[in-house]
Amino acid sequence: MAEARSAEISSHVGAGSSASFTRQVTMVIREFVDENNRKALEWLHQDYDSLEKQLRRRGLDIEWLTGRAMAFRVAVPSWGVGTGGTRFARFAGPGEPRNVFEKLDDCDLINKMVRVTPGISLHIPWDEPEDPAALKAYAAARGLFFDSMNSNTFQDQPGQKLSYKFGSLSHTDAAVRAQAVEHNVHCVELGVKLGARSHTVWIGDGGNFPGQVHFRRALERYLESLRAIYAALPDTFRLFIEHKLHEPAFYSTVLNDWGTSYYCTRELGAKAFSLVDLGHHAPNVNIEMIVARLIQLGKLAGFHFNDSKYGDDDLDAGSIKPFQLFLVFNELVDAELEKAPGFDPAYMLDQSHNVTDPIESLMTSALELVRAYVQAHLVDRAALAEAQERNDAILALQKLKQAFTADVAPILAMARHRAGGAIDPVAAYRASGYRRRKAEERPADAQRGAGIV
Ligand code: LRH
Ligand code: MN
Repeated sequence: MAEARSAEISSHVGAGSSASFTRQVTMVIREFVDENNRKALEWLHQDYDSLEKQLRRRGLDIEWLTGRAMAFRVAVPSWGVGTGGTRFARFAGPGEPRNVFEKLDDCDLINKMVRVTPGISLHIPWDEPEDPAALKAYAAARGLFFDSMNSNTFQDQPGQKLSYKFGSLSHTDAAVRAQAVEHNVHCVELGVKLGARSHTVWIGDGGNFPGQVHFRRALERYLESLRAIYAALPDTFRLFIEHKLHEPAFYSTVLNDWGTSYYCTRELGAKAFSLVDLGHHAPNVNIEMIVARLIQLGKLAGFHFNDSKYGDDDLDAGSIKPFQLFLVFNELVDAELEKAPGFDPAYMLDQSHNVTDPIESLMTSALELVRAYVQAHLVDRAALAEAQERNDAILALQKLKQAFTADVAPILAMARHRAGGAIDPVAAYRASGYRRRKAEERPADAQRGAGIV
């Protein structure tokens, strides 16, 4: 039935995003989700009921946990719905979004399946809209809103006066710094028009060789530029600065670690916070401890969630180190339940999908975050605190492992189902033929990539 409807819809392709066209697509997606859910509902209720009994034995209320899963929110990166690549190659996928509106269509589909991703993080100028009001309306019509803005002074744009080859906000040339500050102020102003509430600044500034950059003077120049951006922030806007160990600079990076980031946010003021991209640390760094530090210092902006084995691989969240992801959420939920002062982190995904369908990767990554978030609510925090007081390392670790090894899949699926989403998003998405239809609608444009690179 849904198949026929989707075929009938395809024949209307090109009708652009007219409201009626959007409604039709939404209905077809709805039918695929309902069809998919009908088959799965019976086992879901069985699994949910047996998990309910298990958790009740541990004094846990499954309905409260399902409520936490439904309340979780993570923003999707607009640059994540296109195929990503590396410096070696990018292998474009079928039906790549060709503009910000088509990126929003894909984000809309993702949110209709998983129901935790209504926020979209834009990257400027990749997503520079001709008409911000029209873009805002387009998103709102789909129940979407704009999360943190992202500036880009790590690439030179066509027609740009001064190059960022040797840096941007920390460049030795004041004119280059001024150009970079102006771009960031433009992103903030655009963000205000789009209803965003924060702006994220990541710069690639640094050196490839010893002696190339004066470490102390470069940081001073960076901070001076940030002060100019900070001064342009509306009262309600927050500024997120994102540290990174290396790449594109391969010897020194101006904003290389959380300590330097914290120093800068403290120097700037109450509206500045440190954003943690999980891939921006040396292998084996204890990221959950950095998270605890920034929470304690009241300067945790939030996250760019992804996973990595070696460098800033931007792989799918929870795909390589799921226990680390759980330990990060253990710190976040601990602070959330304690109502830690100033704790209001923004959760975002930041990934590069080089070999998977970006929509499938973003849906499954969002689910992995909800899984870690719900598992962190299973931790018996009173028993853990007691074990910590008594230096009972084994019992303390057991309390965390007990939560991490719990299969909360029925809670996650029930939360999606109750929110109108798909019990099995990837299965419903594949059954919908959405990618095949987009491949017909969006002729491949090898030149333009919607992802990173
Ligand atoms: C830098 C980064 C940053 C984005 C870019 C797309 O590695 O994580 O957050 O601007 O990726
Ligand atoms: Mn990032």
